[in-house]
Parts: sequence; structure tokens; C-alpha cells
Amino acid sequence: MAVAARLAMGSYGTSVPPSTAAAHACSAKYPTGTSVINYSSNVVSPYPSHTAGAFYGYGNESSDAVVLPYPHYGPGVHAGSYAGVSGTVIWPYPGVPIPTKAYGGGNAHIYHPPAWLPSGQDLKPGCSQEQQNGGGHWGTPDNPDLPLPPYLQGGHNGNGYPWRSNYTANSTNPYTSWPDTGVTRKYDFTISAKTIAPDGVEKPGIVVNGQFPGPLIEANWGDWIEVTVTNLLESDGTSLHWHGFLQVGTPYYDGTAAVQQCPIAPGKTFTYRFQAQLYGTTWYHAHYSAQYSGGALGPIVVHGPKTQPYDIDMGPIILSDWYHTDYEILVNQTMNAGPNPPPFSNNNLIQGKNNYPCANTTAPCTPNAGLSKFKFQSGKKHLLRLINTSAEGIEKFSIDGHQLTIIANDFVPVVPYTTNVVTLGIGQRADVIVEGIGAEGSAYWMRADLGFGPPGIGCSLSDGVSPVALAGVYYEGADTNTVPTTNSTVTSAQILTCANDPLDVTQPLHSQAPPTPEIVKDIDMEFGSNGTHFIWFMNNSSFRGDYNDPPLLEAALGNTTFPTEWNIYNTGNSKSIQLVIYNHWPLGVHPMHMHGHSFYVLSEGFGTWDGSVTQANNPIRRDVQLLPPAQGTPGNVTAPAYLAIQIDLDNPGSWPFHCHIAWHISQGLYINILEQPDKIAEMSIPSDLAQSCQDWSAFTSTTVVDQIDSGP
Ligand SMILES: [Cu+2]
Repeated sequence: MAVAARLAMGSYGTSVPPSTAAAHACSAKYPTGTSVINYSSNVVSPYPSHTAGAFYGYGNESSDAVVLPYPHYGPGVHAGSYAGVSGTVIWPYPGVPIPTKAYGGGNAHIYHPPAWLPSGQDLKPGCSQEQQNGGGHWGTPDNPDLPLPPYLQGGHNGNGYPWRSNYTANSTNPYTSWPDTGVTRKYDFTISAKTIAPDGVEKPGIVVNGQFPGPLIEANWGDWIEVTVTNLLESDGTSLHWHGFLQVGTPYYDGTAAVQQCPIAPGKTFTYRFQAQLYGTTWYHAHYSAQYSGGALGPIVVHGPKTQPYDIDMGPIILSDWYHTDYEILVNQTMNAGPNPPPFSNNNLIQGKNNYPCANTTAPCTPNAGLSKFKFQSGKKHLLRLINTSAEGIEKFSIDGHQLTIIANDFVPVVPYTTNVVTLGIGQRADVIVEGIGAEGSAYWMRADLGFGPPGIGCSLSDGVSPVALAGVYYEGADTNTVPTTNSTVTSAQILTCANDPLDVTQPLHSQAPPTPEIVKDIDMEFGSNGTHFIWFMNNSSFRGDYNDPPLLEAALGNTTFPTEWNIYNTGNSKSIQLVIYNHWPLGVHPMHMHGHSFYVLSEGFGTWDGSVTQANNPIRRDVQLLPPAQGTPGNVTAPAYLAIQIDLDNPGSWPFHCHIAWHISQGLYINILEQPDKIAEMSIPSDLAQSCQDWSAFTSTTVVDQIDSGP
């Protein structure tokens, strides 16, 4: 009997969800594929150290001939060297040409790179905020700064801070004690389908409150956050996950469909309520199939102790790769990958915006749709809260001429360190302080680069047309339509380093040594065919969930016997587990994410882990870490890559551990840690969980849900 029936209660309404798709167009339509403008300015590479014409495929600007970056590569394995970066191009799809295009595409010369401006145009946007992003304020120059003093009103203010001053970044163990302010921050969200044009190209998006990116959730450390989510999609379920939150005591509100809850049925509402037990920068996103890649995501800021001085909190900066195709089509393509390649992204966005060279698409496209803009102040310190919300890509973030001081990775404040480029895998965050070194009236480029390069050398699967997102940084007095003319000092070698910074570069501010683990578990990660599809296997089992039967709710009923394909690792009452993940596939970097925990990163490397720990008395902690590809080539792997992590098992629940590449979740690169099931069975589960399963069960009894992927 399904879990919904056994948790049965309440009745199912019959309301029909309204259609939210609306007619939509930006102001200035460009006749795509026509009108070649004679453009005589020099086309410059976005990175000076790239050889124009070689790496990014700049052609002879006086003719139409724009060459592919590596036209001689057919299927197979090739050694290559690009502007000082050498590596192996791996293309395992026989008979299929590498679908990578030249930077700017075939008509690159009619746009002024790097921002794809038609000749003579400045940065006055061609789209309204409503047309481009469905409303909201992300990326506009008046994008509000966050409050000073750096926390919200409400709570125990008598002692100076709402979370009381005896809770600090250095001395408080953030995983065992946190304040309770008694304040609840309430939000109402709808999830709906809507045509948006983040880069000027219209596409069917999935949006939160009509916007992409969705609205900001803001709270103080120790506050409660309550979000009421209504699903306005016509025929799809949904759920929202609150990335990085511990959810101690509320594991049923973690928001993973088919794991902790049934999906929210069309027309139905579900209320999440959880405490901000950690503080810093994070995001929420749909955790139902690859829905978030269509836009169902937004940022979260939890104000906590200020660990370093800064003057202005610029708020979240959301970085994401972007696809011009609807997410369900991309998931279908992914699930049929193997003989065919997986999807390649079409663009990259900062705050949900970038321009696009419209001649490369047949979809309605507005050139110079509008870049994001940020106002800086000379001599001031700016806090930037970077978040990689991509479906597939690694983001390399920089601001021309500026140094970036990292003060937190994910939800973990760290001893500050300075760099000129920040690397973020999907789901990773970095809080960085940037000194306002610019003069009054000056303008600089901010860049987010997908680390574009040939497969096996590049960091992301971009089609190559527009792998760099641009935004303008304007100092006081500057005209915010000015086109910056600055260059990047980030080198090709840095851009094509597809890994997090070395483990010994930083240390958590709150020092913690991992205990001797009670459980040590190796997980072998393989890519291969199950007979019909090419998918991922974790210890020979590819995850596939059941939307009608979440294991957390089964555990709450005392049942701990599960189908093999749910990939459940029951750790019983053990206190800690060491997971050593061995990646045996030589293509692609995997951002491995754990729910309900920040994990210790013990070690990373190739071959077999020898048990040595980097910074053993205080290893880095975070909730996502990049796992590199195996060494060698398909069919001839010479050494697996490994990532050794450790988790304190102090949080009863069913916690996903998975790769955060949306397509890899679909393909089953996913396990669940079932932690302290005895305690889960003693929890009282709020009745809205059962109601949600009843609603989903009723919906699926009349509508066949085509579960084309693993589920969550
Ligand atoms: Cu992956």
C-alpha cells in the first residue's frame, strides 16, 4: 500500500490551475540571420592571453570566415594545446561532430564582443525588466544593497545582535548550537510557467512569483523561515529545496521530491517551515526533475556575525549557465545521451541577464537585451555574495582589475584569502570582499566564464557561442549605459582549471577536527548503459525514486526496507561516516552535494586514497565539493579520481548526496544517507506531508506522470 494511503487524511480538492503563459516580446526585434553589418573595430579576445583566432575561434574580421576552434577534431581522443593549456580532447560519440561553435557564432563579426553589442550601441537595454526577467529588480543599477547594520530588525536586539552576542563565528560550534530569535520570516511563492528572455532569446521558463531569478529570502541567524509554495504549473509537480540548511528537527521540509515529500500537485499549496541554523549566502531551487534549470530558483541571505569588515553589502550575485530549450526537452536529450551528446548550454548569465548574438538563433531574439549593472563606491569595501545556480557549468568569476577576498565558502566562514578569480561548482557559494579601487566615474567589466574549451579540457558543456557572462561595474558618477573598456588579467590556465582551489588554501574560522569515523564506505561511480539508456551508477545501482513513496515518510512509519534503486545507506545510530567517492569516468567534473550537513573534505586526488587528511586538525568544510574526472580516456582509464569526505551523523533524516549537475541527477548519480531511523520513527510528522501525498496520489490517479528521469 502506498505511503499516502497509510498516512491518509483529508480530502482532495478539484481546483483547476490557471494558465500563466502570457504573450511576450521585447521592444526591438532583430531580423535574425540577416543584415550583416560591416564592423571594422578589432575583435578582442575576452582574455588577452588567449590567442585570438586560435582558442576562441576568432576569424578574419574582414570576411565572414569565422573558424571553428578545433575543426579538425572528429570523434576520438586527441591531445591538444591551447594558449599554454594542454590536455586531452575526449569525444566519445562516434559519428557525431563536436557541437561546439566559435565564440560569437558564425556571424560574430557583426557584434561587438564581449557583450554582443550591435555596432554603435551602448548598454541601454533593449528589453524591459518585465520582458527580460519577468519583473523583480535583479541586475538593475538600483538593485538594493542589504541593510546596515548588517541584519534585519526583530529578535533580541537588547544585546546588540538579534542572535545575542554570545553566539559568534569563531567560538560557536555551528552544528550543535544556534540561537533562536523567536522571529519568523514569512514568504508566499508561486511556481509557474512563463515566457522570459534573460539574454533576449524568448523561451518558456519556470519562474518563482513570475520572476527569474526568484525573490530574495532574507533572515537573521536563528530566525525561522516560512515559505508557502503554490504550484501553478498545469501538469507538473514541483517542490522547493533550501540548499545548505541543516534542517535539524525538520528533515521533512528539506524539499526533495521522492525523498522527503511527495511533489506538490498542480493547483496545490505546501508550506515549508525551518530554522536558519547556519548563516551566510545560499539559494533555493526546485528539486523536481531538472525543473530548476528552467529558472525555478532564487537567493537566500541569512545575516550572522560579520567576520571581516566591509562597508556595503551588495547582496547575492547569481551566476548560471542558460539554455534556449525547454528543460523537459533537455532532460529527454540527457536520458538518451550515450550515442548522442548531452545538452550544451547556449549562454551564461549574471543576475539572470546577458546579451546574445541573435544571428545564432531562429527564436525571437532582441539584441542588447540588457546586462546586469552594479554601483560601486570608490575606496569602499563591497561584500559580494556569489552563488553558482547552473544546471551544468562551472563558473569562474572575476572583476577586471579588482582583487577578490574570500571570507566564506558555502555556509562556512573562512580565514580570508585573496585571488583574482573565484571558482564555483554548481551549488557552491563564496562571500567575497572587493575593494573599490576604481576612480569616480569609471566603469569595469564583471565576468563569469564557464571555462569554455574543448571537451576534456574545458570546464563546462557550452556550445561556445557565449560562454562568458558580462555585467557592468560603475563607480559613482558613471553613466550606467557606458560600455566598459577594461581587460581581464585572468589567464587561460586559470580559466581552464576545472577544480576548486587546493584544500590547503583556506581554513574554516571555527576550527574543528573530524572524529575517527565509525563507518567507512567506498562508493564507485560509473557511467554506462542499463540496456536502454546511458546513466550513472553508484556502487552498481542507479538511483530512481518513487514520487508517491518518499523514504523519509516510510522511515517515519518504522519501515526501513527499501527498493535497491532508492540507493539508501542506512547508518543506524552511528555517529560518523567517511565516504570515499571514486569516479571511474574520464569526462566531466562533478559538484558533489550533501543535504542536511556541511561535510569535512578530507582529501582529493587520483588512484586509491591512502587515508591522509589535508589539514587534519581543521579540514575545510562545505556542502558542495568538485570531484574531478578519472585519468585516461573512455575504455582506457588509468586511475580513478577520488574525493574523501566525512559527515557527523547528528541529524536524523533521509539526506540526499548527489552530483548537482541537473542532468546527472536525472541519470541517477544519487544516494541517500538514512540517519538515525529510530529517531525518525519517533518524530511527529506534520500532517501537511500526508496531505501532500494524498493530493499527489489523487492527481496521478487521473493524470499519467511521465517520469522520464530519476525523479528529484
Ligand atoms: Cu555529475
